[in-house]
Amino acid sequence: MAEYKIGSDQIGANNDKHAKALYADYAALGEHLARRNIDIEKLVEKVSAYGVAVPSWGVGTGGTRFARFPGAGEPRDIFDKLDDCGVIHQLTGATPNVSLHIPWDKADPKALLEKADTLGLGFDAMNSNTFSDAEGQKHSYKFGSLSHASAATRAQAVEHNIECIEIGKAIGSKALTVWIGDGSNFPGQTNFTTQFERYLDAMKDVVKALPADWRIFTEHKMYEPAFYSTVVQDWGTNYMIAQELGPQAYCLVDLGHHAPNVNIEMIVARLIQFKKLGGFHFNDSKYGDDDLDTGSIDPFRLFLVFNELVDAEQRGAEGFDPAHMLDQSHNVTDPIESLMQSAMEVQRAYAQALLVDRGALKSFQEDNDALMAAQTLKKAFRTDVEPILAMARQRKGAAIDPIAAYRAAGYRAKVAAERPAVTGGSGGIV
Ligand SMILES: [Mn+2]
Repeated sequence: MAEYKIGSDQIGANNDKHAKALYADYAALGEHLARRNIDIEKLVEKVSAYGVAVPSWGVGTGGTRFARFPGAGEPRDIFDKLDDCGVIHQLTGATPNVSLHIPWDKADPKALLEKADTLGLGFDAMNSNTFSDAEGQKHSYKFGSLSHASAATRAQAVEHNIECIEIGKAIGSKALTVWIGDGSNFPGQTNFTTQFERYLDAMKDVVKALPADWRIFTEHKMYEPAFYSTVVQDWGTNYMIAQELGPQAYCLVDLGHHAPNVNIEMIVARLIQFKKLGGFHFNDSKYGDDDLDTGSIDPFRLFLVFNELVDAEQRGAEGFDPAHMLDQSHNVTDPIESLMQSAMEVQRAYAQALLVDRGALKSFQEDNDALMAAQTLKKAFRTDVEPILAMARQRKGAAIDPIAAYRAAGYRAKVAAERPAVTGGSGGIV
């Protein structure tokens, strides 16, 4: 298989074009932050150490239930996907891990490890799929999986999740994310209580198969593909699940899986407080589960989520260790470009949240000075931290301007020559 890694000389040549401007901007920002008693070098260190996992399914073009419009050079299998993920990490230095989806990414674990190793990648949480039928599968998930009325279908779904754990063990993963499409489309179609009991019983069987050093993340979603009710519809139900399943079970927050205008940052704070925040699927939305690029619609909300995360990190909140993953669908952009941009948006929100003067914020809160408390957050959010992110990238040998470097390298055209055009295929967005 051909390797299409972008040469470090190509990245270097691109960085040379941007270096002078970066140093000037970095010096100016450093001076500005010093006046706020903030050491810019410490921020670069923090941002450098930060990583967000890329979803294997994100490097293919997504789609909607209306259509899918594949792009050129779509990855054909998990090894092509890993190549693309390698480029994202090479240029941004921000995405060291990949999250796999089974059965889409099923392959020999040894070959997966070898491939990841050559690209400098590792593996994050495993994802099971019981929301669609795999080829040759005995029982259909049309009417549910872990909560299905038939015990045989539930057992099959449990077995699949255990298989995901087994594959994960072989490639160094330490977590399983479970999202199910189970629910109902009509009032009366299912009994809410019975269905939830079945789900909990099945999940208890999955938890029994978890290695001691693993975590299991359950992901809530308000609607779709079930449009009247879903079994794991919101964070309240998700929290109940995590409580029922015990100490290895945590809640995963997918930003798009809430009703519009829901206060997600507050949900995050609650889950941190009760030690059940497992991780994130970052994306953005305007109306529903739009799976738009992270930070593309409401970067302030993303910042407010990170404000809670940094608050927890700095006060040393007990049991606080959330997994950070992207989960979005790319319909009109090159997925590699969208994922690079999104990884940088997540880093940006993190850097901005690190700028919040938490001592001042606490004083304003205690004095009931609402205006200044809000301004303390706004001051951090308004600061353009791009030179910090770019410097972190440059020092790692990544690109000062990843999109420009990617386009200059002609990666998409090169892989398109090797990978034949595909039609249809799985969008796979959860
Ligand atoms: Mn998700």
